[in-house]
Amino acid sequence: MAFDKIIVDISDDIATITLNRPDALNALNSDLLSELCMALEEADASDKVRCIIITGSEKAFAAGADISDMASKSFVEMYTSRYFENESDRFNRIRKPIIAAVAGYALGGGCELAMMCDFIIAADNAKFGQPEINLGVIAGLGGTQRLTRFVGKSKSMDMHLTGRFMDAEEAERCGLVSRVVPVKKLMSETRAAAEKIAEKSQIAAIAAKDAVDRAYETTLAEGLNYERRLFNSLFATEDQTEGMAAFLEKREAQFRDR
Ligand code: DAK
Repeated sequence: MAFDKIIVDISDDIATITLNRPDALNALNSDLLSELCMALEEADASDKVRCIIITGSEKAFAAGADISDMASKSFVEMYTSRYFENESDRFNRIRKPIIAAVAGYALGGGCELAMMCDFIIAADNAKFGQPEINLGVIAGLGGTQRLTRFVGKSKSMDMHLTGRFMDAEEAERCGLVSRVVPVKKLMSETRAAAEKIAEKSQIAAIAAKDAVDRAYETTLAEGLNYERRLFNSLFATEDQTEGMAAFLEKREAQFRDR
C-alpha cells in the first residue's frame, strides 16, 4: 500500500518505517499516525518481517503532536473524538519487536512514540523532552506514565514540569535509551540490532516482549508466574528443541518459528 506521511522499506526480514513530514519536523497528525498503524499491522501480519524499526530524520524523530492541528480544538472535540486513542491501542497490539531509532528531537508525542517502542537506540544528537507544559497542557500519549517508569519520579517530574530537553548521554545514563551511537551510524547500528533479533525464534522473541511488557502491568509475583508459564510453554516448540540441540552440537540454530 502506498503511504504519504511515512516511507516503508522491507528488506531482509526487517521493516523500516520512516516518519516523513520533514517540513513539520515529523509532527504527528492523524494521517501520519493512521498510516503508521497500518504499516505496523501489515508488518506484524507479514511472513517477510521479523523485526520493525521506526525512525525519523537526522533533525527530528518527531517534534510532538501537530500543534497547528490541536490549537483550535475544544475540550468537547478532544474528548469525543478520542484523540489518538485508537492509534495508541493499535500500536500497543503489535506483537513483533519494534526498535525506535531516534536522531534529533523526540519531543512530546514524539518522545512518547519512541517510548511505546520496545527499546530506543539514540543517535548522539538526540534530544528528548516532554515540553507540553510550555503549551499550557501536559503529556497525553503516555508520557507521565512511561517516562516515570523509565527514569523514576524525580527526573520525570523535572522533565514534565520544566519542559527541558534531555540529551542522548543523559537519556542513556537514566535508562531511557538502551544505547547511544554516532548519528551517522544510527541506522546501521539499529539494523544490526534488528538483524540479531530477526535471527531468533520469532515465537521466543514475541514471548520475551510479552513477558517484559507484563512487568509494567502487574505485581512482581504475578509477573514471575507469567514468565514461568511462558517459559514452560516454549518447550512445546520445535525451536526450543532446535536451539538447545544446536548449542549442544556446537552449531548455529536453524529456527523455523514452530
Ligand atoms: N507541531 C507542528 N509543527 C511543528 C511542531 C509541532 N509539534 N514542531 C515543529 N513544527 C514546525 C515549526 O512550526 C516549523 O514550521 P514552519 O514555521 O517552518 O512552517 C518547522 O516545524 C520547523 O520548526 P522550527 O522552525 O521551530 O525549528 P527549530 O529548529 O527552530 O526548533 C523545536 C525545533 C523542535 C525545538 C521547535 O520546533 C519546537 O519547540 N517544537 C515544538 C515542540 C513541542 O512543543 N512538542 C510538544 C507538542 S504537544 C494525546 C496524544 C498526544 C499528545 C497529546 C494528547 N492524546 C492521546 C490525548 C501530544 C502532545 C504534544 O506532543
